[in-house]
Amino acid sequence: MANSQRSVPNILVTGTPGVGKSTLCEQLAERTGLEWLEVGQIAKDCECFEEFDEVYQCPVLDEDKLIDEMEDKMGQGGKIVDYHGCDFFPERWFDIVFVLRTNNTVLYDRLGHRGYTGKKLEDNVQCEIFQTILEEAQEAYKMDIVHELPSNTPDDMEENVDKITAWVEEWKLRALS
Ligand code: DAT
Repeated sequence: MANSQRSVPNILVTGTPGVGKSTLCEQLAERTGLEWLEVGQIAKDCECFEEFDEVYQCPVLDEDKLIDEMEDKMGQGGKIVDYHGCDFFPERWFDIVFVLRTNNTVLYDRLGHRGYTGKKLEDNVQCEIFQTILEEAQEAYKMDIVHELPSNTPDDMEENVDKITAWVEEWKLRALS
């Protein structure tokens, strides 16, 4: 359950790799003053990887270890977390969840530019087509805190940053009153 007592909210930004999570979070952190916790970086720093998945060519996350590592910071509030998965985080951590969505052809090009090829590229694009992360978020969190946001163009990005910043400001004002 979300903790409505927090004076500054915790935000989760999720979605398929390449939809724009890091780009959005970096800009959001600048605009809102909230602290961006890069899960990928934290996992590397605290050696929260168990093994290497040869099929997907990526390390497998030790989720319990990562959660222990992040717990204290999340308890402080005012954190922005981004990750391409969302159902293993404690539900109580987040006050709002944004799922970024990108059209298949746009995502295909972005991941291609990132150097993804073959199965890794196809599987990630399919993940987006099948709305896998959106459904994961809807199952893991209360429906009314999960919001889908388009992330195809720079205008979408700007609009998303504006909307989320306004939401954070409203939260802070409510917390003061
Ligand atoms: P993620 O963190 O979800 O893996 P990213 O922020 O690294 O994604 O973005 C991947 C690339 O796509 C990067 O070159 C920036 C670009 N991009 C992301 N969102 C975009 C948007 N809404 N409009 C245009 N380009 C975008």
